[in-house]
Amino acid sequence: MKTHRFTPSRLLNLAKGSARLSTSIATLAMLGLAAVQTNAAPTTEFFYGVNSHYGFGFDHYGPVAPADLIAQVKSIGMTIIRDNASNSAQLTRFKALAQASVGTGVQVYPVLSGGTQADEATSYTSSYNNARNVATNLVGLVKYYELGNEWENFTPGLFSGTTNGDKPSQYDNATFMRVRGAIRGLYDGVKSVDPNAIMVSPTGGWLHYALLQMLWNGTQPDGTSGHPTVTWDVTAWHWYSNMGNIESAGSGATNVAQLLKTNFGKPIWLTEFGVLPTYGDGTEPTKSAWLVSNSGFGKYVSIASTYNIQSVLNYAIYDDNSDPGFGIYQIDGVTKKQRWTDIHNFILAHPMPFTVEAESLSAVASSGDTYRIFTGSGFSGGSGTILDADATGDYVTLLLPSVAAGTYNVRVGVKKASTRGIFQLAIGIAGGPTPTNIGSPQDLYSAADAYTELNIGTWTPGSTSDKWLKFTITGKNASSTGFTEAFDYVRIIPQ
Ligand SMILES: [Ca+2]
Repeated sequence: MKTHRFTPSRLLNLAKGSARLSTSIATLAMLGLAAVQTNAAPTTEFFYGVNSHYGFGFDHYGPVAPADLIAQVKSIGMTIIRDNASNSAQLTRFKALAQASVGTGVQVYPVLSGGTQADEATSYTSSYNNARNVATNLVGLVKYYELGNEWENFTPGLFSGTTNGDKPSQYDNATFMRVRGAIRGLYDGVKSVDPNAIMVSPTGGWLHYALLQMLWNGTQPDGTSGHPTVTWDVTAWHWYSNMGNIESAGSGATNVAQLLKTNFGKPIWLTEFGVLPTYGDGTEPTKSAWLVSNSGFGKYVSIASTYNIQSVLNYAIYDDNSDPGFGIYQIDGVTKKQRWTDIHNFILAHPMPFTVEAESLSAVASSGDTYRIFTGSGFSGGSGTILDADATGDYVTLLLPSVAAGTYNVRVGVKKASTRGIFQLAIGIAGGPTPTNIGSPQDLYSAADAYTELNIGTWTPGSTSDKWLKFTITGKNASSTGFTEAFDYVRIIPQ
């Protein structure tokens, strides 16, 4: 379909007017315009996810209990939720949702909003204050922050909409500068509170990639260069049914996935992916079939490894009056549409590799030795966990949520050291009988500290359920001075 603008999500739209929060820390606004730095790319992968509007609280989102929303998302087989946290009301609701997600294996992350002000400097300050307030409330609860939603569609004057958005000259220079200031402010505001936050790019869509290129490269619509840059850890993009094939889009047959990969070199998340309510004959069976077809989720499963697409988030969990017809559930929040069943079955049939940071997994049992999170520059996500074991037989059991039946290769990221012991991993159904050993005992002794990934072995769960991962100390290397174990992440790869 020949279209230049795409489905307007409400994420930023409704957040307008919410950006003008406290300016009490305006003195912290930094206008030195130095290039911002990012962490290493995360290894965490949550392939299947969904958008919700819980922060807004309208329609069914108002009365629904956050734990119920989390449970619904998890029941579909999805493990990441994108939602809003801008003004104080949204932030209160978002925080409740994030708190309800703790220990469930479902990640919740906020889309930030700053809005633009009179010029780049004031836009920066406003957004900085807003993002700092959000991060102050959410630090420790979330790891990802998205630097705003569809700026090109929701910022008056930035982009005419009559062009493809693929060239800098198609954007208004002064408006771009204000947007850049706002995005820089969001980034710095989060980082001022949470230096380990993983930053998701401002989300664009369709062929509107010139906006991200200008931010990344320090260029602007007037053709000049050497301006402030914005970088990120994850490149976010939107794609809907009316846009066709992301590998061959528009009249120029642009491979947008390749372009995003080549330009920015970061993992890609499709933070909105969906079928328009008017697609085909407009009936639910037609739209549901498309969602799980080789043009829908099937497309991204098949090309995920080619372009490092780590996550695809359907839009949206419920029908609502702001964007009618997109929901997996009806507007009552409880009635499943046909797509619930089709998406659920598709996810069960197409497990994707996923990596969960050890520091995100709940310890459900242990031998009583301290099990704690600690930081380290070599850790994925900036931190890992350590079991302060001091004897053979000590153990910790971690909860790995929502694993579909299948055959998997299990890998564990660890930090070796001179004080480490030897562990045996066993996996079983959460709450079930004794877990079964996977692979051989693993010796984490190393004279010098070393971060490495262990290939533990093959695991074939016969049922879809939460799992327990039990790490038991079986001894220690003769050269080691202790029995501790340090974990970075768990990586599960379907075979
Ligand atoms: Ca980690």
